[in-house]
Amino acid sequence: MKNPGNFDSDIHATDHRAKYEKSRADMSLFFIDGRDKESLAGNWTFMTDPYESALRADWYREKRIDASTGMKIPFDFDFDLWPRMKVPSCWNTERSDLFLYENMGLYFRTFTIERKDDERIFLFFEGVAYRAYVFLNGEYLAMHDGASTPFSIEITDCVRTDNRLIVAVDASRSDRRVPMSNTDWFNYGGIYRDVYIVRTPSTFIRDFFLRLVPDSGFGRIALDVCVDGTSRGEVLLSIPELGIERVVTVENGKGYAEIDAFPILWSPDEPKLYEVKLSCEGDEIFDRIGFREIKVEGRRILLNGKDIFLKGISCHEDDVDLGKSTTRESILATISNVKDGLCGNFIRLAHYPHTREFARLADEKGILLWEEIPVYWAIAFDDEGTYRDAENQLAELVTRDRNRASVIIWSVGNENPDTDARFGFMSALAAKAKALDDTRCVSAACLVNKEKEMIEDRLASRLDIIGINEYYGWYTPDITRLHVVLENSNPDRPVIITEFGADARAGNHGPREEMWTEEFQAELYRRQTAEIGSCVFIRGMTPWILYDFRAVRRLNRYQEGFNRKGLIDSDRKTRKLAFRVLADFYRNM
Ligand code: GCB
Repeated sequence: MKNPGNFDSDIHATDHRAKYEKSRADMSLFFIDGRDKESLAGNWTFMTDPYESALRADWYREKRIDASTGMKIPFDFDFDLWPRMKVPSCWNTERSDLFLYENMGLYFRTFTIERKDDERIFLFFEGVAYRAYVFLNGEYLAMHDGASTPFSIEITDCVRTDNRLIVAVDASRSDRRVPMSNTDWFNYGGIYRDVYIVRTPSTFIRDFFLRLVPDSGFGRIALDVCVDGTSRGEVLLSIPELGIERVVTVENGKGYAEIDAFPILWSPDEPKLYEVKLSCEGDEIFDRIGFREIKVEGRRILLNGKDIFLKGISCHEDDVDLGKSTTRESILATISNVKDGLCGNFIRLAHYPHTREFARLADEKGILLWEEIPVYWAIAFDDEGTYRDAENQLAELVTRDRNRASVIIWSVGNENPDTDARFGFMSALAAKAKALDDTRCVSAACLVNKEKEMIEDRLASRLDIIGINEYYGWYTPDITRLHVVLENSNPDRPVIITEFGADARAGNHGPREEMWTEEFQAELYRRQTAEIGSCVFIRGMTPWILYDFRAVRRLNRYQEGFNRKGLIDSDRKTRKLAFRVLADFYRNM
């Protein structure tokens, strides 16, 4: 547009977001465990900015003086003086006046850095919901989309001794995002996972993937390694307990090696992990890694060559007090509720990537995981930008967790309509997951074809395992139809019942025919497990859900803003009657 002479971009521009979209955070640094890092957790300052003035008027430049005249000019921000906000946290649970706030929030803090020569410095964010725009010392750095996966930004060239960091966080819902605007969970906003300053040498190991080679008779491991800062070089892999010391040649930043080795195989019964060290020039990283094989043969799921039934439960990250922020203790309690309480071996982490620490602790404790990206319900399957966002979230999740033995399934979505656009979109995601990691199974939670009363979904042909959500006895009241559906179906691959369930308010008792009571829910679990347990092609289940969770669309007198299908109340302690029913079923399998 030609400037009419009085055009003021601060107030007249309608594309104020566009100028930021060119620079996006990438996966320049992905491996951070065991690295030299400083946490930026603590008190930041914070202000809501629903009109997005910071983006419109480039507040990050913090202009208070006119450059040409040296005169003071008015400004609308006061980053240093704004109220405090804890990082990490969700603003919704931190401040009651922000409980339903879903727009832009501005975060600010200062930090100091003692620079060492030749060192590279990165900002690393574990999770910011949903979009983050990052600014440092008066410069715009990059943005990132996706509420649940990490990102990093190199700041080597713009970091100083004293630094001013601004992060504009946009938590608005939109039909072009992943997930779209309609979800059955609460839209928490903010910098709700850790933020770090990470230092690396000038040449460093960006990422690696170490695993058992599929179909190698459990006798070979493979390493892919990616190095930044040099195109040629060597990486040394050592796994002392296996007697491995191997030099891997790096060409064009990448190295690959296969090594004969017979590790003790990782399993829920024996979650054996090996200390692993990788070094390259001045860089050294450490990890603890388990080796195991997961595959599908016909309608069977094989863990380390043996048939396994996945005795699971679904779980959201939602916590009444912390929102989507979580703690090590709460993850450990969840694992114990499943492993010890339910006698289970599997958790479906729904419907988005949970915090990195979950899979780490699952590796340690021995529980299998399903990890998922929020391709949920009716997202914009015909939109290219939406696809790029979904694929990026998938790549970030897989890259983050593909060294975790506990993770056995990547899920590319949940309950999506079987349209052509969705078929193309999700087939491409399934192919991408395989390209990034050919050692795990790909799945998605699909729906029953209700007209034909059978399991039929075109996406199934692109999946290793078919996930099925069915609510017979609840949304489809006649539970006897489940039997008919299973009789009518003849899938050529294993099925996991990824959801069934019924809402029950903890402490609400009555006859088992009465909806919303614990008795009704327990009876539904009895009937569902009887049906599922006698079906040959069902090789696992993750009923909906372990804990009650916040859901804004749930507004009747029993729900009061919560989905009450949990086997445990939202206090994460009070077990309902159905908990026992599922535990008995799993124990006696
Ligand atoms: C579903 C969805 C899940 C919901 C659940 C319910 O099918 O996958 O996100 O929360 O049903 O309770 O309706």
